[in-house]
Amino acid sequence: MAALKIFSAEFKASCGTVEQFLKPTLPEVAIVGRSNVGKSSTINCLVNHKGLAKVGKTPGKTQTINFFQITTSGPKFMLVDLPGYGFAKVPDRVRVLWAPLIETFFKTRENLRGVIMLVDSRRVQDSDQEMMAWVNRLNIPIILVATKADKVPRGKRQEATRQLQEGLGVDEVPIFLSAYTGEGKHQVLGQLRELLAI
Ligand SMILES: Nc1nc2c(ncn2[C@@H]2O[C@H](COP(=O)(O)OP(=O)(O)O)[C@@H](O)[C@H]2O)c(=O)[nH]1
Ligand SMILES: [Mg+2]
Repeated sequence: MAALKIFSAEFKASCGTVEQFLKPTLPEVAIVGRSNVGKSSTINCLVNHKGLAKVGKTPGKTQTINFFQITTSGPKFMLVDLPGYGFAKVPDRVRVLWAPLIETFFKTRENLRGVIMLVDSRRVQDSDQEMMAWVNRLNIPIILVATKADKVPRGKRQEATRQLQEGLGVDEVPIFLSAYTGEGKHQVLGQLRELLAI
């Protein structure tokens, strides 16, 4: 299937509590990943909008769920940026709020079509595996993306794939994506189109 063409992306809301979640009106696709995995860069790359998500911002006092409305050659949808995990420097009082916020999100969004899960192409960590297991348990379709692909030469991709699959405990073949070079972007947009067509 051809890739989805993204026409525009518009920030809609930033929610720190469940009560603030937007009413589900459009199909939704969430994007998750460890802090610093390149999530903001990937969002900006996918939607052709350099400043939409803030790159390199360390998670601080609050963790929020950000809703972006995306207009495409296909259906409109909501891209939902979930707060990053596995960041040691986040204070405990913030960390304890993370799981219930995400859990409520996954369990209550009736329009959720799938999750774009980001892992660093070079290494999987425990928090990635936990997230993967969690999303799989809830039976949410996943687009698996290996970020910072420009750091892994082509000759090492097969081995990197094997390590990612082993680390995550899955058979899915990750899409290697680089927000710097744009590699993999079309493949992700192709899978997105399939998710939204369901
Ligand atoms: N080499 C490389 N670095 C990247 C890429 N994407 C993001 N980064 C860098 O990784 C760091 C974290 O990026 P960011 O998008 O803020 O990650 P987030 O914390 O997951 O939102 C920044 O220093 C980025 O410049 C990529 O595709 N390739
Ligand atoms: Mg970010």
